[in-house]
Amino acid sequence: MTRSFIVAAAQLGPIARDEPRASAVARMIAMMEEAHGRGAALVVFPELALTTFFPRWWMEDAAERDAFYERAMPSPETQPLFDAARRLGVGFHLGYAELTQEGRRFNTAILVGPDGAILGTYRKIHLPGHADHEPWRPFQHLEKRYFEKGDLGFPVFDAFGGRVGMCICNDRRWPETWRMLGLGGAELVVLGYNTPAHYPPAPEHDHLQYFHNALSLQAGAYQNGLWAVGVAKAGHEEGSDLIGGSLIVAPTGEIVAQATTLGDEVITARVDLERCAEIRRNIFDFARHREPGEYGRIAEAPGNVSPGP
Ligand code: CDV
Repeated sequence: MTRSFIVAAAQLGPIARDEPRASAVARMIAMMEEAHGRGAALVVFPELALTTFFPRWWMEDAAERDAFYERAMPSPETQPLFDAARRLGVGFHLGYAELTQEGRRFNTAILVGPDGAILGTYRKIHLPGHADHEPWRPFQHLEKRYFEKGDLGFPVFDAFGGRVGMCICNDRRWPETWRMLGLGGAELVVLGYNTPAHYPPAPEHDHLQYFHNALSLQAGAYQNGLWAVGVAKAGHEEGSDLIGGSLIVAPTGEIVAQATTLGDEVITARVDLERCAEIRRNIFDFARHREPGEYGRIAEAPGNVSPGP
């Protein structure tokens, strides 16, 4: 397979709490068709793309909460996405809430090939927010209650003629995520996000939400010499504003495509995986210039490190 292809970021506008899976799936298929019309080989959808962002609500009723999870992938409701992929010959990345047969809950993403087969699975490792009800917040962020930490590490998959890694939303803010994927040989990292425009614990940073999103993707791409695609669920969703700003970033850290709306929007860019070498054979040639013997503290310290002398 050619190592140069068109990738699409398919940003979703808001999904209502009572919006059925079939509606979200139909919106995604329409964007997949648009992306295919522009020659895309891979379409990237957001985090938790099948439902509204349900961690914003404290739910005591298990049935109410469990209605947001997928017990099978594909399922009768999501099968049309896989059928469309096969019909169009387009792969996709999809985030969803996973409820395993053992009753475990993960914030999960999959990579699906152009034949409709699942090529890889990732389960979110950096879960933001809190586990208990915090009524002082205008909305909750209960990922620490509704999901357990991912148990698959940071895998990288042979796909689309190269090496593809995934992460999910808050993972993108952590340099360790990108380095683990970069060390795994990822040439393209795809991810989705639901980022509220308002961050209740530090509202003084609200005006920086778009900047921090771009900063994280651009730094992650550049410092590891890889392509990055970040895709939002955006807009005014059930009283909460989610940022847009979906991005495609080159290994140089340059933004090559960016969404301009808060609704369903497809952006595309040509991704040439050979361009990773521009960075990896030069400034970030890991084999020649990394000094892992000096980095032990990164994996040792579980929390804050005191400023110290
Ligand atoms: N879905 C997320 O992981 N959202 C977080 C918010 C809560 C900060 C994010 O990192 O964008």
